Amino acid sequence: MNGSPSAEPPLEGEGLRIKQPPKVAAGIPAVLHAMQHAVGKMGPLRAAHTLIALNQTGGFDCPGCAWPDPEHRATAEFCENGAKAVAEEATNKRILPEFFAQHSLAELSRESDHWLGQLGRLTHPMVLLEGSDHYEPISWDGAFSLLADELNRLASPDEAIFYTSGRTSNEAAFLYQLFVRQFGTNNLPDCSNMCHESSGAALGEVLGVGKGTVSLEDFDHADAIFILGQNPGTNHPRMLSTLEAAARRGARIVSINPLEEVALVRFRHPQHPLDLLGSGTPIATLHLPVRINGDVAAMQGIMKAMLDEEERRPGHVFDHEFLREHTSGLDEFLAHLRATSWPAITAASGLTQEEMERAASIAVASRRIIACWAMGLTQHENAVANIQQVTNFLLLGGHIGRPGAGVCPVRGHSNVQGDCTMGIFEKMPDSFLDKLGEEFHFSPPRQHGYDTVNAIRAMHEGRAEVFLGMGGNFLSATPDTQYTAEALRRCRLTAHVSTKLNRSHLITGRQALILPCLGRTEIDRQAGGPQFVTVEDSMSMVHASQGNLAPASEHLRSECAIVAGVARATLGTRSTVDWEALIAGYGRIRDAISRVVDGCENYNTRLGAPGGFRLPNAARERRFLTSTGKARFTVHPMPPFALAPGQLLMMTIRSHDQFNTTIYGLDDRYRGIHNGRRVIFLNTEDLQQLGIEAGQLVDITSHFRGEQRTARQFTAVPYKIPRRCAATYFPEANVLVPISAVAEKSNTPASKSVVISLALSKPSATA
Ligand SMILES: Nc1nc2c(c(=O)[nH]1)N[C@H]1C(S)=C(S)[C@@H](COP(=O)(O)OP(=O)(O)OC[C@H]3O[C@@H](n4cnc5c(=O)[nH]c(N)nc54)[C@H](O)[C@@H]3O)O[C@H]1N2
Ligand SMILES: Nc1nc2c(c(=O)[nH]1)N[C@H]1C(S)=C(S)[C@@H](COP(=O)(O)OP(=O)(O)OC[C@H]3O[C@@H](n4cnc5c(=O)[nH]c(N)nc54)[C@H](O)[C@@H]3O)O[C@H]1N2
Ligand SMILES: [Mo]
Repeated sequence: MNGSPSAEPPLEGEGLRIKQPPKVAAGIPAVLHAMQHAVGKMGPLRAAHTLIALNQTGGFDCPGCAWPDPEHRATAEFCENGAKAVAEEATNKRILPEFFAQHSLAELSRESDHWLGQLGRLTHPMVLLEGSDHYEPISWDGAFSLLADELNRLASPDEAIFYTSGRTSNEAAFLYQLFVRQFGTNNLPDCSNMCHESSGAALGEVLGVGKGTVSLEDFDHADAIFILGQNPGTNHPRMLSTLEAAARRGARIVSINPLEEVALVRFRHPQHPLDLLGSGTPIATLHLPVRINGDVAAMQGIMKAMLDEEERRPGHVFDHEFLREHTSGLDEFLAHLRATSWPAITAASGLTQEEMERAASIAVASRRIIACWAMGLTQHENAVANIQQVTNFLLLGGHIGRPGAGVCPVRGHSNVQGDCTMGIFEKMPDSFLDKLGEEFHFSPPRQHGYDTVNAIRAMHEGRAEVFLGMGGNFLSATPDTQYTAEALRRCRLTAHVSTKLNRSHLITGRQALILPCLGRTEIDRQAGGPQFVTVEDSMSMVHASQGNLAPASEHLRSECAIVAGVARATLGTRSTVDWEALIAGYGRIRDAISRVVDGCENYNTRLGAPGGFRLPNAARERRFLTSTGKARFTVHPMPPFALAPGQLLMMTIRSHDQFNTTIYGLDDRYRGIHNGRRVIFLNTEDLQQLGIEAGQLVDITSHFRGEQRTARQFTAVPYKIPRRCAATYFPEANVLVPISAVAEKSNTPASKSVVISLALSKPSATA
């Protein structure tokens, strides 16, 4: 087959089945699905051997999400989706060089992402030479010198892009940023630019720390937990054990989400045999079906009702002592609250006044409140405002720096937070760069680098020509698929350090490299013996992770060793770092970390504590390192819900059978979807009004500042979703997300606020 490789996954054939969503999450089906994936991909013995070490002291950290491990670990401290993540990595299948000889890039690109993932682990370094459409084997030294030559040919180090995905360990991340800064640039975009960057930017401004302030133990003491824009049943299933325990002891859980995600309704613990047959534990006491991007308004309504109550019963709602001692901007904020009318609030949120008052009465009755959120808040143009508005809500009652209370941005990738702590950030503060320079005797570049969106633009405009990805799937994870594809194609070289084949290996620069690496489940042996690595979870706990499986291929290298190889080949005698010594025993990397990274002093020693150690967080101690020296109230206008007739607002979300761009299977059983992914969830009345019937195929067109983008053939699925709102899955719908639609301040793609219109697909366009 010829033609150029396709950036988008193929259209789907028939076979999609739509059922009634279940009424309860997890339980026996979760156990069965976990076993099916684990045993199916690894065989029974390997499955048992692997899963027993998952999230255990001395074992490895789950390569799935960043939810922390409890102090008292169950023997099987994993969830269905954790088991899938492990099975995906520890699979028995392999992609050998012969496979690439048999299949051209174009041919592979016409297969689905699910199919690509099923091929198994990458085993050999591979190169795509200029003019060829097949990868062929290359030696590690050959690969390193090709990369080094291309990097050293650049007119400026700023013409190279060094991406990171959040699974990379602290040690590899630290070495990687060290190499990149010695090379001479801060171009270190990472997946968090598309993820919780908005949380970091928002919290940094108002609390002085860009991370969450709660620990797992705080959930044992919370009276209320507000969960906004998050679907933990799929994306953080271990969080449900925590929520279940909280619900059982009477804590009230409020879910604010356009969808009533089933796991937030009822949950059956898959590891409690006695619970498996019951009807499950009710989780959320209250669900507010907010309109997409209606959260600033929803919180405004909740706080307005709290203010009314405070005025009726002064001192019973607000924590005046906290407000006086620790906050700034309160008067202006309250004036704004008073000036906002209920009709404006209900119009912008899509909620009734009564719904918001019920949420307010839960807040008023709670002495300790935690607010959790994920991508439903961070991927909008006004994402930073969303999060600062949630912070306003907590500040009113003094819910920061009190046991059982605080902000909890629930992170995505298992080490995305750690990577940033280690310096994977395009604008690290000077204090970090000073120490890095001191430790390694060089002057790190000071000019800020490109984040993800700016990196895509730079490649598109010819300002960057070499791309190196430390993990991830840059092409499919980023917005505006066709634009990003063009950006990558314009590079001289695109190279990826990866465990599995994905679409980013198929949409390449003029030359390309695949550098296959060890995964977390595998033994990492270096000159100094077997090594462990470290990671930081969503609640700032740092701990060790060590794999126990034989590597998938003898040719694999660890991410640390690959960074050292690239660094030696590129920098040669220019480097002031003894790369060989650092990778011989990772303890030496950690020694350097302890001298460079604030909060990591005595890193190696403190790791010895059971469960690891917690990084300091000033806001948790009510020290607010902000511009006013206090926690700051901020005033945010409510984004209007303004759509032209026939238009809808679409969010791109995850199904139950995927980890970002890795597609484990074709079902989303909690939403009743089986054997297909090209679906669009729509409100029944909107369907009627648009003249579309359930099950019909529609083409989706997105509209942004006069530009249009189209994605073909999605099946219309009637669903319980607010009027004029729609949902599709990422990454199929990324082609619709405009590169210029980004959040203010964080530059995060607004992939949950896509303005669209629908048209019935033409029958001639069938796949
Ligand atoms: N199994 C599995 N686990 C994962 C991942 C995975 O893909 N699979 N991905 C990992 C990563 S990197 C991340 S960042 C996290 C993502 O975890 P989530 O953020 O839970 O993932 P999404 O599917 O993007 O879900 C967003 C939720 O926000 C809601 N939402 C969308 N728009 C709005 C809005 O405007 N307002 C409100 N209030 N809600 C809204 C959606 O209905 C949905 O419930 O999960 C991590 N864990
Ligand atoms: N429209 C839309 N777009 C989104 C989102 C959305 O909600 N909607 N979510 C965004 C979010 S929150 C995120 S975090 C990004 C995710 O963006 P990325 O992190 O770039 O994408 P992943 O799909 O997690 O990357 C998967 C690939 O990582 C590689 N890999 C897996 N394990 C390892 C390992 O141990 N080492 C190495 N070196 N490689 C490994 C495999 O080759 C695999 O194919 O996507 C973003 N994109
Ligand atoms: Mo993420």
